Amino acid sequence: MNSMATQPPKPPAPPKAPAFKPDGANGGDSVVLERRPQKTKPPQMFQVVLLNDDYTPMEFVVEVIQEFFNKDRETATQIMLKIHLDGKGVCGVFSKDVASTKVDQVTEAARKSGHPLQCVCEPIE
Ligand code: TYC
Repeated sequence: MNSMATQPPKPPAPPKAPAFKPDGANGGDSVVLERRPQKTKPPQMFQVVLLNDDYTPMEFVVEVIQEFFNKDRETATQIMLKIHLDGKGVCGVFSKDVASTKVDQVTEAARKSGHPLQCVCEPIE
């Protein structure tokens, strides 16, 4: 038996994709990538602020700024003096969760030591 004779005819080969040509020479098939506006916004940031009072010792405030805001002693002293003179001062800028944790940690340390030091956070911009 001649199997060749019973084979159905092969379908025609699909047309080959045209070879890529540089943009403008591609017969109108160029792909244009559009720049889309960025959808995600950077997160809202919060500054952690210490408030002045008449009772918390300067040394305690300097130590708090060093410990919770990772400042060296000189920078911490400058921030403390600014708070003492201006009534308040920024100790750092953080995401909402971190700022809120700093406020809790500073407040707890102050109350444990019997000081009325106030620490708050506020959104920036
Ligand atoms: N004013 C305080 C004093 O004279 C010192 C002080 C500084 C208190 C900064 C709080 O956030 C503060 N002992």
